Amino acid sequence: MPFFPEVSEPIPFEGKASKNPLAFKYYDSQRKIGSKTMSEHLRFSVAYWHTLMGNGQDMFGAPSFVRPWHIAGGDPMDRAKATMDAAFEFFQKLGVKFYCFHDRDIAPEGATFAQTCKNLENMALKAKELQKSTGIKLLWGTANLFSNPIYAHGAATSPDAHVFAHAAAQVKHAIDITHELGGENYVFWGGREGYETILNTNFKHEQEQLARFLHMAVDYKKKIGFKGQFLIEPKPKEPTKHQYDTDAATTLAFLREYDLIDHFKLNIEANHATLAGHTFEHELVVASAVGKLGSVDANRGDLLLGWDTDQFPIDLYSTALAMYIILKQGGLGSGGLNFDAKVRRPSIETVDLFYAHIGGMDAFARGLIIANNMLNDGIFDEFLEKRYSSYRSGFGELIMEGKATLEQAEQFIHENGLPKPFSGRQEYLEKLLNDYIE
Ligand code: XLS
Ligand code: CA
Ligand code: CA
Repeated sequence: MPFFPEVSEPIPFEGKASKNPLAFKYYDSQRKIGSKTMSEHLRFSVAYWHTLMGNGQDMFGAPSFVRPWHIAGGDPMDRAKATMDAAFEFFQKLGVKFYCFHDRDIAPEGATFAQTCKNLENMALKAKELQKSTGIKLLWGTANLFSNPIYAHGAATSPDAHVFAHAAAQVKHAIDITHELGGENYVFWGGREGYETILNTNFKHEQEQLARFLHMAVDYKKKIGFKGQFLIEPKPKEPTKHQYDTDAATTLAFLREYDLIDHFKLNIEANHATLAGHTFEHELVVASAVGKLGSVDANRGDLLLGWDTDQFPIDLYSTALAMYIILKQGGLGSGGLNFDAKVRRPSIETVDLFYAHIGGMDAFARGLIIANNMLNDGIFDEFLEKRYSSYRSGFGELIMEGKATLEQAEQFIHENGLPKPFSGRQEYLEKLLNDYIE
């Protein structure tokens, strides 16, 4: 019995004129954009936690989705197996090549740590078979270090070393199964790594603990020969008031401070960027500028809501600018676009999961087409080239070569007078961007 009977075969590409809501209008997986296909550029991934595990529950109410794979009662392992069958049916029907999970998404916790590890290993065996038979790959795995109440004070940053040890043991197993499943990356999102008040928190100590934790993971990665990329996912708040990995710049500074920078890249989430008071493209460009943009959690927040709404991406300005940055850095490498997004609580039918993902995939496919056209025409690049051209010769060149001194600057001003005002042309460029968005 299929879990998604409303879709009988992989979602087709039917083009812009199609009126079929269960078809792609822009995402044509095999269409070449430059030297790569859309599928190779975009590397879409489904987030197991939202799409398979999500039940519509919120702070104000009980679950609103009735998923046929969420068998009530009975053995939690049976439920986990049914959920995984549903997952791979969904991935195949949607036509994505990747998925991502937390250890606790795919396997339930047992009564003891040993039982929990066993459950995870058993579910990893099943995942391995399903990956083999479908060709679907693991974009990244991660450990859920935030749901279990033992992590109430943090995991790696817990004031209790016993909790730290539990988190480290859990991460070891999560890396093991990610490795076993050929995961292309492994993510560290700082769940409850943060604090509420300095009255009970030794900030410096917790930073050092976190650094030790990550060094231990780096050592273990080397030891077992795991070749996937380690990624850190910044977020400014939620669940704690001050999450330690606040944003891209803070995370990069932390990695440099503790000699971890060579071992990590960043996984940038759109909604976390806006929660941090930044735009999505700002966070992407901060990471990309130093070669640290590794992967993307593709979603969006809401302008009027100050929390992590994890909505599906639909804004073409945002997807176009994101793809512009990604194309400029030559792609995401082993990373991808993971839909860390959930359907709204009233969107209770399984078909809504298809509409949501199709919408997100088409929005990024359009973003890719727009960004590629912007790059090919070269108008934006030419503009930038010109805007900074004074640094290519004369005193500007000396500055960039590190040869200019303050005294020379003074002499330069005496000789050349005051600089002339000039236009930033923002409205011209914004209008130009609009011309690319068809
Ligand atoms: C939560 C995060 C989380 C990470 C993976 O806000 O987005 O889902 O992506 O742990
Ligand atoms: Ca995320
Ligand atoms: Ca989020």
